[in-house]
Amino acid sequence: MSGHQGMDVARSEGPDLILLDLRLPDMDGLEICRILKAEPDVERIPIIFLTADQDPATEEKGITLGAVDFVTKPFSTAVLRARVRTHIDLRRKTEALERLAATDALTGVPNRRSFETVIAREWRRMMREKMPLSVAMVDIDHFKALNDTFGHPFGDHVLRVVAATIDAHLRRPSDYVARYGGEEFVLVLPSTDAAGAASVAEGARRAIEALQFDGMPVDKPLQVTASLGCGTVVPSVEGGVEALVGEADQNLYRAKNNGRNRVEP
Ligand code: GH3
Ligand code: MG
Ligand code: MG
Ligand code: MG
Repeated sequence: MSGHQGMDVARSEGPDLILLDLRLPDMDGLEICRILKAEPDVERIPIIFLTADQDPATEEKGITLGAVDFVTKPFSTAVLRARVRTHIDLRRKTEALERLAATDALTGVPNRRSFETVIAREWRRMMREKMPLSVAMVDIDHFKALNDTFGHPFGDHVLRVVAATIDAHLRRPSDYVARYGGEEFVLVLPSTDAAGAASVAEGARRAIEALQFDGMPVDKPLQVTASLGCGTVVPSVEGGVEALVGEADQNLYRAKNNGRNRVEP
């Protein structure tokens, strides 16, 4: 396989690991490593160099470029297999930890840390594409009273259900919801203008309002509602994420003051 063919396979198949020869018919293995490590979609695939070259300087270069290991020929197949297993295992564990670090433990949706990463990335992407970026802040109404009446564990249950309800309501692959804090969630809606954001927010509001909870008295079922505030901007170098979130926050505040269970666009 040539270097270019190999890179295409890496991009299309996303293998668990790449064994890379230093010398390929069309290009240098180090160069391939450098290219792949600069591509977000494939940079996480571990690369082990496989080579007849015993030069420590080359080995150092390979590791510096991001390869995880360097195996020189002739090698024992059993040892190579063991190293491959170790690196695949390490990658799985790293990815599991990364998922954990980005997930809210209670609700299972992305957490605040993940939100900061995603909004910064979408800001840059929308700036490049000159498209509007919207956010919506969601705050459950009178949640303290719900906790006080039904207990904290039931409050936790409501948070899980509301998170799943908002998540299920999102339509586009790039739409995103995170738990922003306590009983607050935030939606990130790329390529969405103010009218689009208001409509997504209104749909989420209705879906929350329509929720039914088991074990409630028939004559007095629990109704959970939320207030939402939206913000929209076409990102530019002058503006910032804080102002966008601030706009949504102010509109949320208005939604609360205007009677709750409503969207302020
Ligand atoms: P408002 O309509 O103005 O938003 O009233 P509120 O009671 O929802 O607002 P407030 O911010 O006063 O109260 C939020 C409550 O959310 C208080 C806090 O105990 C509760 N809360 C925050 N995080 C959690 C959680 O993880 N689990 C549970 N059960 N409750 C939580
Ligand atoms: Mg709140
Ligand atoms: Mg509050
Ligand atoms: Mg609240």
